[in-house]
Amino acid sequence: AWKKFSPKGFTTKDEFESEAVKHIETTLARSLFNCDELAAYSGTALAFRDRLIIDWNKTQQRQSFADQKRLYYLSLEFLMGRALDNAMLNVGLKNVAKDGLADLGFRIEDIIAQEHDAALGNGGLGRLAACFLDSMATLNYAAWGYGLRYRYGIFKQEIQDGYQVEIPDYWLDFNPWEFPRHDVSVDVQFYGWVNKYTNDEGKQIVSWQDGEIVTATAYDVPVPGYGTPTVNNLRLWSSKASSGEFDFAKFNSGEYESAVADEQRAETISAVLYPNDNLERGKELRLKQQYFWCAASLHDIVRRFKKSKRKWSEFSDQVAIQLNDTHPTLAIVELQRILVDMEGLGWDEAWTIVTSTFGYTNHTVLPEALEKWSVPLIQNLLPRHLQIIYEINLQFLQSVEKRFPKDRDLLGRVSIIEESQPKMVRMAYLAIIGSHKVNGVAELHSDLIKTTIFKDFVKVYGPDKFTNVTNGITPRRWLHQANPRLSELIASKIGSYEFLKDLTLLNKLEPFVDDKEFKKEWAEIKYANKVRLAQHIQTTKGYSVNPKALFDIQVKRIHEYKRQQLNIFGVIHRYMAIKSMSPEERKKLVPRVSVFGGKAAPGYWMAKTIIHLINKVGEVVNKDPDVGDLLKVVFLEDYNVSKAEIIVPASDISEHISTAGTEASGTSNMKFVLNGGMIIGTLDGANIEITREIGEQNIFLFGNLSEDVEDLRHHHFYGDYKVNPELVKVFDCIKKGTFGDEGAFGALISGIVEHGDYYLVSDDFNSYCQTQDLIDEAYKDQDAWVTKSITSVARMGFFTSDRCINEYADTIWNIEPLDVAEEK
Ligand code: 26V
Repeated sequence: AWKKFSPKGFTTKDEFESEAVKHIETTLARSLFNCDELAAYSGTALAFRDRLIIDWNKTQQRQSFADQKRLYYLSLEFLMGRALDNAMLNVGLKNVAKDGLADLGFRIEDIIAQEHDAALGNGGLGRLAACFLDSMATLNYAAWGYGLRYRYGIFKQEIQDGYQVEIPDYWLDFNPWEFPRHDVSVDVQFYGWVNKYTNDEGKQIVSWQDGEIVTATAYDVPVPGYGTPTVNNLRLWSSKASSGEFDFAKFNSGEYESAVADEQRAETISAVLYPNDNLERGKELRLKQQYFWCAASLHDIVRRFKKSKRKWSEFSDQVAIQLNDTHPTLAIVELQRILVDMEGLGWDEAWTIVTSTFGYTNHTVLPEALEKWSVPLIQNLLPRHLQIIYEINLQFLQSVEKRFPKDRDLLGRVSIIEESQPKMVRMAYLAIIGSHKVNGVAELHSDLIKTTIFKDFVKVYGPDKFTNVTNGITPRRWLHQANPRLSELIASKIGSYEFLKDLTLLNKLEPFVDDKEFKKEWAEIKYANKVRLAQHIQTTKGYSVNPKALFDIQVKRIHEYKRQQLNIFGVIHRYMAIKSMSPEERKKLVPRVSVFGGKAAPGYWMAKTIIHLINKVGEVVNKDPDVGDLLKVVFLEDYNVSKAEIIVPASDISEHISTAGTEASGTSNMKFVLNGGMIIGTLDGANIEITREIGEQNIFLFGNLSEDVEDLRHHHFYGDYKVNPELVKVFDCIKKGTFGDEGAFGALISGIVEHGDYYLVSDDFNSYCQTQDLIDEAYKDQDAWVTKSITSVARMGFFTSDRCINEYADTIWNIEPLDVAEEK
């Protein structure tokens, strides 16, 4: 009987229009006569949302019924960006919506642009999680994401007088993509104390008592796969004071304010995304966020498992949990606590289950990013968890001692507890010990963690516990959605859009590298994308850039290790060279637009100084009549996912120039090449594998190698170290006040001249500038350039996140896709 009523969803333009209009008039209670673009967006989003819900419900039923092993991806960040365009493309109805919206008097691009980015992440790590969700749904894996529903995402960036200013990102005013599940909640405890006693039956009971309770409420976000009925779930937790906790006594006795203050304290937990990336600061609220989210997720997962009535020993046959960095490491401790304290399993039995359930992905080797929490802090906030951590450590150290009885130092080196003042819990060590696999995110990075930060654990566990899964990106968003014309051209050449599901099919493009007409269209599309970016620059910055110039782009979080300073010093070097040239010499130059974008962590002063310098250089260079179109310097404000979709397809060259050995992988490098741009880069992160795939002749590599970094740093302090003379000229130019207030940039210069140049800017400066010159030469031969571009794209198949997810599924999670054949 239910079947008769179950909804089907629109498929035609007229059906879409009637659905959208119905939502505008009823759900939104708006009259069509004053329907603006925002209302049209809302109606369209709600119409597509209805379609997704149908498949979403079916997917959840199918997954429950199939009763297979599931994967849970725990990430504090999901940098999803906009959902509508993606939903339209994934269900294959974008053209229907486009025509329908045109009937109603709207351009689909304007409607799509109404949507607020879901910006629940900082950068690479959060965007990777979003690409993974897309691939897991597209490949029909039963996989859920678990995260936090921040009220404020990553701040919005404005530039005022050349300085970064942070604006809060309140994004939940109207969010059609989330569904509150008020019936799905978990009470999470903090503080309190641990009571151990023996009960009447002589059993040891451990109870964690008298804590403060905060309630986690689930908000679900549908994650549609491309060209499949699978719609997976992203579950985000929101914090509220538990109804049991709200102090009615206080309230009734007139202490309204204090009762409300308690309520607000609880809501603070999920209020804001921490805007640091790669810097750990040990704030209690951050630890509260981590535990709140781990506890809610784990209880949800365990509750689902218990419905199956299976034995506990089957837990890891049903459940795999992946830890996105160490942020969810407490999940390991929480599962052990659930099994031992609440379900009454023995310690060893529980620990076997725990370690076969978890996998841990490391995303950085930077020491300042490795999480450590002070023992007193954990003791106070999570007293029972601290005991469990000590027990885990004790058992681990005993096993190490047995195997390496003569190596006393080893015990201290691998101990979860760092014997400092105060003592610290090393979260990465706990994550390694509590997982069955540990992976890095690109080959070099995975090798580095084995030989540096986790070396001792390779000795303890052997090398097989450590593995590599090179990152990937979803070609749906980063090719098809961001660059529809290129996607269409590729499809027309290779016969279908199948490459969006099997990216290795791009290799069918290679036979066309000499096809004149094809190359012309290829170049035209790049040009059109540059025009689109030039328009964006015009509307946001108020000046024009020449789309015929070489577009050189570096967009990513601002960080000393990513070396935006190397780029801007190179720009100044170029500026000085132009100034010293005769008009004849200038005529031979390739005009360039240097585009920068990215946010600095609000407390990261040096990164903010770099932003300031870029903006000041822009102010001077862009209005210098000697320079004209030969050089423009643009800082694009508020770089985010939706802006990346405009920026990435528009590059001729993009910069991935981190000090070798510091960038774990990078993923925008993959996005730029997939869109036909060239790369200037160091031998770092995934640049190395990109080079291997596309060929050395198709990438501009420079700089010192990772294996030489340590010696170079040593030499800076103890050798006869001299700063590169060309770079000294750049510094002199800055110090003269060419770009205003020279004092403002002193620290940037002295970091290199006086404080050891930790990121090897000076060592790599020559080779960087020379490589930029090679790029100018290469760009002059447009035909050869386009050949490189096409060849590179044809060889990018490896970098799809589909390949990456299949590797995780086969080698870490041991899960299989669900059969959806009869649903299609
Ligand atoms: C670390 C921390 C430290 C504590 C404060 C908050 C916070 C937030 C994020 C992080 C993560 C830093 C690690 C990270 O983002 N790694 C990036 O991961 C990308 C995906 O694997 C990779 O492509 C980038 O190279 C890597 O920098």
